[in-house]
Amino acid sequence: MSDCIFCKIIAGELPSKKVYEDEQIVAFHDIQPASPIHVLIIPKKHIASLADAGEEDWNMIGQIQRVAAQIARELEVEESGYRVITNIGANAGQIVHHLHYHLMAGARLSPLGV
Ligand code: D5M
Repeated sequence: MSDCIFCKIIAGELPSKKVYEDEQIVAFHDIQPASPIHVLIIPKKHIASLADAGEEDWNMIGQIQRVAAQIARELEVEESGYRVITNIGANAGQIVHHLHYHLMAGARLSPLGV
């Protein structure tokens, strides 16, 4: 997608502070951190949100969970705790329409809700 910010990061056309990359997945620090540690984990394939994932994507999406746990271990927040979430659509506040998982840690996070 030519106008997608995250596709541009994947293509190296926009800078990012990468913490992980493999053939299918990349992770980098969020530019507007909402917690002391705030990393985004995304597929290289452009998928607008979890609601747009196809049968062929579920294995890779499962790998995103594995990558989240690995990054949490590397950033040494496994013991203190962390959150992994994905926003889908307007009510969830999704701004960037390229599937991404927020890994948030480093402080006591506020409860989920309205
Ligand atoms: O979250 C989208 C997230 O993407 C939000 O926390 C800011 C982040 N963002 C936006 N542009 C960039 C760049 N260029 N680098 C890193 N992080 C970025 P959402 O779930 O869509 O509300």
